Amino acid sequence: MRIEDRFPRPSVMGVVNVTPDSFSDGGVNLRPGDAIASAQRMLDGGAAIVDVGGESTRPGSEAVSAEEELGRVAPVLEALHGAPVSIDTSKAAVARQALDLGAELVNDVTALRGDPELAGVVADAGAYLCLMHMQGEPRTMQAAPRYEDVAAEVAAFLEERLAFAVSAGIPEERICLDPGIGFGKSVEHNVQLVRRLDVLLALGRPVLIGLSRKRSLGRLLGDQEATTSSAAASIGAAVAAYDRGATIFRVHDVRETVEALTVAEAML
Ligand code: HH2
Repeated sequence: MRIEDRFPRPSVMGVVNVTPDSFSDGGVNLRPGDAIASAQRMLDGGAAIVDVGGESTRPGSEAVSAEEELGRVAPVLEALHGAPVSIDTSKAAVARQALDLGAELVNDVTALRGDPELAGVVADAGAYLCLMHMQGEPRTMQAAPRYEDVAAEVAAFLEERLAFAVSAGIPEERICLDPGIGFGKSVEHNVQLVRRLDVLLALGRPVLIGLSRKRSLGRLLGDQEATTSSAAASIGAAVAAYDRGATIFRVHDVRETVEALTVAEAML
């Protein structure tokens, strides 16, 4: 099935970070039972899919081993078997086991640049794939993000990664693209990416976007030291991105976002 048929616009992806250090929900879901309950609540609240991750990618975060990542996510995936799940990982070993445990989408913030074996794992499983843009790497990416034309450069990067994924045997119809809000971007870059989402949409693939609780939203509200943002700010951003053509919304506040997007869909 094409990804746009499996996840019609708008679809909400609930975030379940099984990590001690994620920037808005770090530690909340580190125990498997808490993560499973959160995921279930999100599915009950209207999430089309839940995105389970065992490694934080927040600015400044350190990498973890595949063993540690798997130890965090495997019990959650086992308990959620049969529910719609995506795995937020850049590692082939983690993706392989997650797909065996029933995940249907691989969400790779490195866009297949992190692990040379990941493309083959996704292709062999016939899984859906999200390719995300990032300038630099999580440890250092917010130091000095620089672009001449952020929308054009992000689109050019994702066009190249899309071609790479297709050349590795992943059907184009199973792939969505993500501008990577906050991954090597200033507040202004993030705003421009939403405003100029048409440049990314011109590649012909559905767009997934993660604005939820990102620090840029807190900074738009005038707090220059913000490290996160409110549910209300996140929902405003989701509705704006929906209006600009985004399809899948990666969010922490599922029920509220589903309600907001349902009303927006009726009116826009
Ligand atoms: N953002 C985060 C993590 N994964 N994946 C995609 N496709 N798009 C995103 O914007 C995105 C992502 C960061 O947010 P969060 O999961 O809240 O925090 P952390 O990476 O610290 O776990």
